[in-house]
Amino acid sequence: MTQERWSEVLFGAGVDAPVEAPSGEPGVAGRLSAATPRGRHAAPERRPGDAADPATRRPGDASAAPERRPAAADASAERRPGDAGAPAPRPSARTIPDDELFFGHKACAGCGGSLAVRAALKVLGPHAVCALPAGCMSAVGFNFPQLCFANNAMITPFAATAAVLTGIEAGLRAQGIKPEDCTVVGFAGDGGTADIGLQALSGAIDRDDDILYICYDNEAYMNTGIQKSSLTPFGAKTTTTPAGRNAHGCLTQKKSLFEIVAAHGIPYAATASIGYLPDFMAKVQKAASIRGTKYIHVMAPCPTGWGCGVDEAVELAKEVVDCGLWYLAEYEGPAVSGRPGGTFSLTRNPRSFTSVEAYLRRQGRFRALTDEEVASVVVGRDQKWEALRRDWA
Ligand SMILES: Cc1ncc(C[n+]2csc(CCOP(=O)(O)OP(=O)(O)O)c2C)c(N)n1
Ligand code: SF4
Ligand SMILES: [Mg+2]
Repeated sequence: MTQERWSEVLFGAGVDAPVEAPSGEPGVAGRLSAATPRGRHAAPERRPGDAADPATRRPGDASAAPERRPAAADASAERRPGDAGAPAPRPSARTIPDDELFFGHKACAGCGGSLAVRAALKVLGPHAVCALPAGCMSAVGFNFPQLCFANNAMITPFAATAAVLTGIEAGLRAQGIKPEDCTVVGFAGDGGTADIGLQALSGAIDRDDDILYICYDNEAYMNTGIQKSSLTPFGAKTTTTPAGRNAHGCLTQKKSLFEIVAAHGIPYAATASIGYLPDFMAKVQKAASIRGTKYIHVMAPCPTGWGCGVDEAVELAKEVVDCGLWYLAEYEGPAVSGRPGGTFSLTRNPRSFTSVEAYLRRQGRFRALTDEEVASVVVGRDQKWEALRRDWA
């Protein structure tokens, strides 16, 4: 099935009509919609008359019924390799597809969030349907006529990412499009996830909707000029947590959102970092193979808000893991692990940590921190890791 046909099935004919640039050349959106997916991303071909072809369905057809999700405790929550052809190889520099599905956007140089979206879509392929709330990735990705997603993608109200994903998923299933042919994925910032979008996310997990929610965490409301969110770490300067001689930035600690999500008993949740990109992409791949709600929390530095060089975002995303202020972990809920409370595991357990102080001092946002405050961050790190190693290693 071509990209145009796919769009037609999802959203009706004409939505993806090529956009003419002033010169008469097809604009970016036109070129994107005309592209036929290549390689292992190509969609299974459907012909009119196929049992699964929504165009030939009539109300009352047994096959027209939306597919039913397995119950939460059903071990078949995990899709089996072979469901949708041969399993894709684990993402690496060798196996990563050349196809670009998020490009030409207006993100600042060195933006970690845009790298997270780009890498995730390479794994999910062109038939993933994306929803993005207000935030940097929607602001830089939807500049008509330069629509920067080769996938079907839409902007949602700030609070509604997970609710919109739920609606898209229900619409796709009602049309007979199978979960293994098309992942429904959201890309939301830390503010859009941990603050205003949390109730919608919690509701979707409670219903176990078959969606993948990716939070790209740049630790503040960047798109509106760097305000504190509940994922802003202690000591960070933002416009609402000023720092200088009399104030030392954010006074609160970063919310443990991964653990909050896991506490719902979600089938799969993971933390990741763009500094460990193959690990992130492998987690996206794993999430896409699991039925029910999935959540990935990826650390995605923002040079503009963090006060670092544009060539430092990936290094900082690695360093935050290496110094122990961020951790790479997975949670498999009861439906996947077969254990009543689910299981946590560390996917990286460093033998020793690099310097917290060096990590903090590289960034302008922590400039006002005193040596005592840096020492208190180290104490907090050590307490956290004592618990992580005890409970998850
Ligand atoms: C209901 C509502 N409140 C506020 C806004 C303004 N707004 C748009 S983007 C944004 C910041 C988003 O921050 P985050 O979710 O962390 O994403 P980032 O911009 O950092 O990528 C805000 C406050 C809005 N669009 N809708
Ligand atoms: S402000 Fe930060 S998150 Fe937003 S586009 Fe620029 S680098 Fe990316
Ligand atoms: Mg943010």
